[in-house]
Amino acid sequence: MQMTMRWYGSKHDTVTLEEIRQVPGVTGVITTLYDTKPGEMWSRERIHALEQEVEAAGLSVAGIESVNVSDEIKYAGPGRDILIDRYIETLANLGKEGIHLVCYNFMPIFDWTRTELARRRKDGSTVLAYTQEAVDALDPEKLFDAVSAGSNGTVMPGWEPDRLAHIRELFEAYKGIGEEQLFASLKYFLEKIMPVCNEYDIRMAIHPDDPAWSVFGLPRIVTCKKNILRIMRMVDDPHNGVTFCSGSLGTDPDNDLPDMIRSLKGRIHFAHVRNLHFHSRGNFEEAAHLSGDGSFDMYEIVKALYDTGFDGPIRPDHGRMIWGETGMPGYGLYDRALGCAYINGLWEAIGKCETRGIDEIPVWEPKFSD
Ligand SMILES: [Mn+2]
Repeated sequence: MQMTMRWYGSKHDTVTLEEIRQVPGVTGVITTLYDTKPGEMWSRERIHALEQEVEAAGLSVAGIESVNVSDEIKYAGPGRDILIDRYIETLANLGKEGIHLVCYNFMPIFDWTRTELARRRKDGSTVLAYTQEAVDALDPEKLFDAVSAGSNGTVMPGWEPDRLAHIRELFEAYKGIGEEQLFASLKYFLEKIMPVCNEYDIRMAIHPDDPAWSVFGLPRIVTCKKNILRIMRMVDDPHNGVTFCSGSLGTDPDNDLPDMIRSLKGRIHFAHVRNLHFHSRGNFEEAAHLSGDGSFDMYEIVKALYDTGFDGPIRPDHGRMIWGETGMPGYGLYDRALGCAYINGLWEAIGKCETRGIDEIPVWEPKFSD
């Protein structure tokens, strides 16, 4: 695996490349052209300039998160072919510049959804949190306002104002679109882009839906083992792969995360590793990466990645805000750096245990507590 951190670019991120370079074991960043809109073609010049900036700091661009997919491709609108052609051109330009990993998601309208951006935990840190009751009581337009107001002046990924300015029209466009249509749209998209992915060896890594169930009556399909295996089989090309995000798939306690990793062997191209602390089903907050701070057994998650020969980029995911840091919720430096150190420690220990012949496969049991 290659240890990485997400970086939004010097104009948008509160964390610098120089700081990231000092996190032990981190050799690359996962980045994006944050000011591009879905449907906009990325030029080789801009991709090249981004790479040069990253490389000047002693790091590599390990992959792109994300090249966003336009809603019109998802709801199969009349303009989808033009948008897919532009997406293909962007992929070709990335390939020509030596970038071979692209993370994307297929969630209608909204990206990841949380109902609180700064819930205070017992240790004084603040974290992103989710309660189903709060979502059920919300008008989606108000949720957007709340996210905008609580993001410390930064723009939250997936919640870009331009994209969400026309929420009502978007909801209208998705009327009558159910899960089967969304599967069909994804298949159509993947079949169109696979030739360019093969030509330039670009591994597409679909990010799971977060939370892993339908919100606001919109369909969601990247939610469970059955659906993800269906997506892998319906376009059975190794370039059609997955971003394994423990924090997203783990929102549903029925998802056995180590088992999912094992069944997706060879198709996980990118890993997001983080922990959640559950109070009950549909009611959770993000936690430190450490197993003991949340509900997941992080050793088992990392071990499943190790055992299946995972060799792509891995990154810590949303961190807590600690030590007085301010910035984009979930994307401060300090707690994500602790996450890197912890995952690196697990990886080293698992590797050493393996060479010494220590092995056991226990049972997946997420913990619920107050
Ligand atoms: Mn993720």
